[in-house]
Amino acid sequence: MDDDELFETPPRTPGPLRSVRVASSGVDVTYERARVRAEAVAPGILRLRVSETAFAPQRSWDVLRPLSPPADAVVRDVGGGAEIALAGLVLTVGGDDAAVAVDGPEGERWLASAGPPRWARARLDALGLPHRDGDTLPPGADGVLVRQDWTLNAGDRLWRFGQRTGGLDRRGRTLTNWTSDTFGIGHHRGTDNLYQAQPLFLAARPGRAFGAFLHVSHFSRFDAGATHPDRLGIEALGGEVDLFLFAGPTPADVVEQLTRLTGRPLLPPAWALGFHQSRWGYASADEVVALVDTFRDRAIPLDAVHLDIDYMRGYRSFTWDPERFPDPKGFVRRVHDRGARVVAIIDPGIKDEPFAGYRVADELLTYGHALRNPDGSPFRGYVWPERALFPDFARADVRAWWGDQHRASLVETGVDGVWNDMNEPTVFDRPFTTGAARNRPFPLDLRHGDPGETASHLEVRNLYATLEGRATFEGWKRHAPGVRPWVLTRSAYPGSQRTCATWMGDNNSWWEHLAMSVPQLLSMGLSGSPHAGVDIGGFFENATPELFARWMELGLFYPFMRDHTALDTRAQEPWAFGEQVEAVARDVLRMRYRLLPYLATLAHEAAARGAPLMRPMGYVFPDVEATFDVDDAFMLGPWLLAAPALEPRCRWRRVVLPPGRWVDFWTGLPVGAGRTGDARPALVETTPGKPPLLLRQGALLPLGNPRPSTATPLSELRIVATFHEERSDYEVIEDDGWSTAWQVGEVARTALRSQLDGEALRVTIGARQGGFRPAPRTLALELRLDGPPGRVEVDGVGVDVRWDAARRAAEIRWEDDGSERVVTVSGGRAP
Ligand code: MIG
Repeated sequence: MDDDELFETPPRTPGPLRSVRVASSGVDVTYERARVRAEAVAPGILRLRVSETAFAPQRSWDVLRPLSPPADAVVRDVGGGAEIALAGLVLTVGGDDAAVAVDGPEGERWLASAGPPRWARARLDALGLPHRDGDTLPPGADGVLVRQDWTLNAGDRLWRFGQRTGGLDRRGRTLTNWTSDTFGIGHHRGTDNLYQAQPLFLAARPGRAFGAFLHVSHFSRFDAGATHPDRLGIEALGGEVDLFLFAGPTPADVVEQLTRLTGRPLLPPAWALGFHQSRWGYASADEVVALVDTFRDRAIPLDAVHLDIDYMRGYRSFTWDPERFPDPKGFVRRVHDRGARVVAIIDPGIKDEPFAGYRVADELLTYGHALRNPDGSPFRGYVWPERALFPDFARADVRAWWGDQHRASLVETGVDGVWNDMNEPTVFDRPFTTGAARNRPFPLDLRHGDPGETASHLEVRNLYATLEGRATFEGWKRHAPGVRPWVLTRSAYPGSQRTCATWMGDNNSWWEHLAMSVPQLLSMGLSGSPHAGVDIGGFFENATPELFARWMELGLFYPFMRDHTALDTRAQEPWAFGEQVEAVARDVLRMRYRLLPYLATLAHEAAARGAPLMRPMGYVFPDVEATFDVDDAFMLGPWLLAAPALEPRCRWRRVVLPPGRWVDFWTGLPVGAGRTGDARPALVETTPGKPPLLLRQGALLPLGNPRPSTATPLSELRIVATFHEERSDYEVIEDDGWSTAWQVGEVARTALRSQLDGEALRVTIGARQGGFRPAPRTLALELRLDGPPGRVEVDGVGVDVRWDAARRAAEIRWEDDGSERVVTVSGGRAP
């Protein structure tokens, strides 16, 4: 977009250089009309700020975590500018145009400014920023747009940009960062922004990756090669470009750096990794208890049921309908007795009904906790409870109050988790009962925040849900001390991953949306928010039996696995599509429960380093460019490649195999015609109930036994091993599944190793370390070989081995007493 379309007046530029002030970890460069600050803020992380005026103050509700400064930063005056070098990244700033260059350690360029940054008041219509008729941008910095253009390398992939539609590489698109309730057919391949705003990206080229986070909560936009293929335009209201730059050098390092800055993902309780059943329309305690009974009767695993808005009394958050849920505590107990958990929805729109028996509204108004119009009066708009008020989560006192609302109605009732919907936030123009309600933007000049720190809706909107999630999480921790909270959110900004899991909102029962969920969830993982899923079966419209079955097969690998559908759609429970589909769903869910020890280990990897559970192939194989554009298959952790059917009537599908040997998880047969070198295509069969799943060579995959729910303790821990020529290491991480004791070392760590020892294969299962003791169980070792092995010894003593020809597996079992075992296999070869 040209400057005269974007700005109300010809934009201002920095002008001549005035001074360069070098300090130990950074530099301040002053221009006649602008300032630039570049700093090394942490190992692998640089920060670049460009502003026309003073830099924006650090907000009390901001998302950044404290960082420890890097020891290796070198700052040099280079005459008319300065250079800041860290291991992995060099930033050069200076010159008359406020020029900036970002290079790798060997001088390879990531970004270079293309012309000076420009500032002027923005034309509201040019931004595509939803607003009400007659609304204008407020005066002051909120209405000032900064635009800075950069050159990009032709071959670099630009992954992620947060929650989006379309493919994983998002070059060629304009990407708006503005949370919005985009529902229905709004989720198509060309849709720009959805419910969440993650202004960040990862640039990848073979062997190297780099990342950036635009730390601006205001409305912002990336022109990622839409206008010019090799240009990146950054536009932000508020007048400041505040970029954190991540050195990589691998995609995993970039995600680690991002989540060091914005916070590590929460560790979910064990039940949250199990299966969740939901639908908008479950309307009474008896109906929900009967639902859980049906799962048990049909031997289909289940860990959680979700209560949508119908459990409330007239859509009043923190209430229960007295007729349909007459005894909330008794209801939750009945679900718990059946080994399942309850998650209840909470909407932020609080019914505007003061002094009529709804305490939440009374307090919100009495304390003045609501979002305010510029004249100080509370803002009102229509949502589910009709006319509503909205808590101002940018205020610490409001967050504390909100957290406290959960105590009596949810925590003490026994509810296990909270589902935060409509928190973009969303508002409608008239009551739903009129049948004609339409989504309506919030006024841009609404006031958020404490009196000393008031900010406009333009600055706070993107953070609204993240602050709500934080209030909920912290309140839950106060009222259920020692218990891991579980909060699900629809809207988010970076930082939300510390407190919330997320789903991708209102999709449709379409094959396109099934396929799209793969790049979407991969992008969420790279954006630092790995605990994500989409509504299995699709939300709007009716799934066909085939679509539902295939969606269960893909959902098996979602970090958050929930079946959910809208009010007026057909039944979508696993048994609702007939016996064949029910059998597929049962097989899939039994497999989900077998995967839980692996998923729990991956969740610990996420909590420690941000590592996503679902990983793009290019994340796991960053040197192999042929994997970079794969977004119809993915890795689950380091060991499994999943390639479920994404199209109707699919019997076989193509999958790009990264280098190395791959073994079919179900049959134990080699895949890819025995070739091991480059990435190469292979065909895999999409057998119903057994989605194509490949074991990587050197895998040390921890599995469990199928269970009705995580309320039943694990009775077997099984390690599935495949061999190759190199040594392989992994660590299984377990914990009690519900408490916060994992944070103080109450975990069990079991080191695994496999290696070739001359002609023999050797697997070492290390002694269990750490303060957590699992319940008594069997330990099984499942060796995937090309035929029955010769001799197998455990700790030097020959043992009997069961050979399972159907899976090409030799199996050894013993009571797991936590001590070290060394297993050697002679006369066995990799398949
Ligand atoms: O206006 O609570 O995305 O999951 O079932 C619709 C009813 C409100 C939107 C959520 C959806 C939920 C529905 N909600």
